[in-house]
Amino acid sequence: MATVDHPQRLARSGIAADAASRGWAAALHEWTTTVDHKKIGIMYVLMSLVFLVIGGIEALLMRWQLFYPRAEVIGPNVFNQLFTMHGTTMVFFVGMPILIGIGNYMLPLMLGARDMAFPRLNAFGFWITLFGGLLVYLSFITGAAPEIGWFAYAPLTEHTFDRNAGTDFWALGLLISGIGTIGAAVNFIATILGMRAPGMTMRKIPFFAWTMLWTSFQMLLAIPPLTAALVMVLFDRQLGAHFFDVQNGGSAYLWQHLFWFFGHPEVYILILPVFGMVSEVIPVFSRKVLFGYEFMAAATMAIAFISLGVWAHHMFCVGMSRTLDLYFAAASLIVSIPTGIKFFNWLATIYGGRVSLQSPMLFCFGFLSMFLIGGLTGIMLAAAPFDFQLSDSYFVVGHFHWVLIGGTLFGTFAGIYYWYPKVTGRMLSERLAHWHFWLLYIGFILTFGPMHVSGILGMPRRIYTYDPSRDWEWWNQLTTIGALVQTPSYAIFVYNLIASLWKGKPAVDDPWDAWTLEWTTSSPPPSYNFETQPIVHSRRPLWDLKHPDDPDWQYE
Ligand code: HEM
Ligand SMILES: [Cu+2]
Repeated sequence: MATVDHPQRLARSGIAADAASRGWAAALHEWTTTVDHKKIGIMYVLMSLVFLVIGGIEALLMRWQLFYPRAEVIGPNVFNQLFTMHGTTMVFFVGMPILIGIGNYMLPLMLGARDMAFPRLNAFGFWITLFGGLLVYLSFITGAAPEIGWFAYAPLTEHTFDRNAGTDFWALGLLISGIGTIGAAVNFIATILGMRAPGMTMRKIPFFAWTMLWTSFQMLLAIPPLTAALVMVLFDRQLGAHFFDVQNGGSAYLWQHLFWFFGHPEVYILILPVFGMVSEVIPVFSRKVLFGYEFMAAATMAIAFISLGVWAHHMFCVGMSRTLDLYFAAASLIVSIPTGIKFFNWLATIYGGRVSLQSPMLFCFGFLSMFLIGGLTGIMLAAAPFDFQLSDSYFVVGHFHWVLIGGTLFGTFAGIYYWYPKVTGRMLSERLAHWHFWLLYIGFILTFGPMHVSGILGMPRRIYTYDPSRDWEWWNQLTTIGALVQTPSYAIFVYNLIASLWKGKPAVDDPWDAWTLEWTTSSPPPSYNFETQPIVHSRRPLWDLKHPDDPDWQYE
């Protein structure tokens, strides 16, 4: 190879040297103007972690209030604001952005591409999501955060009942961040369909890419109805329209249909990428290929389609017709078939493998055990007669936290522990990871398990206090203690992320002996990702390189 530097590269390294000497101002400039998918991915994840801490503090305040019956820690209005902001934050500004961030960072690397298909759209998506989040939080400064729940049921959002600006900030913030999410979805689809390395047919893409593809389609279909509904709320509030104003011929059901047509797919937007991440981690830490790749891919597609048609299982209690109840119950139950297929494929991947319990795999086990239980309570709730009894009770709160934290959060942690060495060039501390895992696992069971019981005992959700005569005290206290056990686990996690940047063991390019393309480049990857474009012959290109005597393409 010639040693003469390309003039462009010389110019670039000149700029880099300049940036180093100018210090933080230049670094700030670089990060705020970057269109590099890796930097954008990191910013998405950091933003989510900050919001996770904020949402966590909000949750702790609520649990403090509910520790004793008739407690007076925070009043009813503040309580309403807190559960609204907590739910909104966790769904829109923690769950989605952390998954979009990981997808942003990893997908081009896994596909053997140098960037996302539309780098500028990518940067736009991040900044506008962050702006949306800030807008929702600005409502605190105007005097009152929204008090409407993350689902914002009509007519509570109408001006008649809600005269603070909080709801307007909420609607605008979600509308704006939703535009960013749609941009991200378009970008993922274009990247996965159009930017794969030569030889990587759709049947050979890493499984995480499959799930990101379908999640993106879901975002594309689910977010616009929400956006439309938010515009309608703003019309009602600002321009005197009556879409959801029941007293003037509007319809509260309409809101629920529009919201849940978004809201139900949303829960799959939050879980499909996680299915993808654990499908990357489990094979590597079991030393086996992913069992039933084609079935897994088909199941992902099936889940994406079915989940678009089951939104009204959140509305059994609004009084739909018996026919609709039946349809939505049956359709919801059908989702458990492809989900079950996935579950058994993961088990079959582990079965007979050489399983190593390092932190990424530990969190996968957390994910598997918890997601199973959350799925079962979901099936229970999908049976309409059961839901009639427990809708709007703490049982539902137990169910969805069980899937969202047990499923989404545990799986996301598995992904973060898995890919951290690639992103930073350092290993995370395994000792701290185990502390993180066990405190979270035990605290989580203590927090959300008792919620199912208090729900069955009749405790409604969204109440700020209760009477001692109800006997809910004990279960609420267990829940609050569980939350206190969980809290240090997040602190340990964040500490590990930060401390390991300096003190972590230096990571080699491929610390887990893995098989996908991101592990072929350096840790952290250079700004152009790959020196030469990788060429792919199978689903495990790096295995083929390591085992030229027994490559995968002979079998696929
Ligand atoms: C087998 C799969 C699942 C089924 C059949 C199912 C079923 C249900 C049903 C029927 C409800 C409504 C309860 C009520 O309001 O009375 C519900 C609530 C909920 N589910 Fe699931 N679920 C499943 C999986 C998931 C997953 C994977 C997630 C998220 C990752 C999730 C998140 C939620 C949330 C956030 C709510 C509460 C919404 C609210 O009212 O604020 N579920 N689920
Ligand atoms: Cu649902």
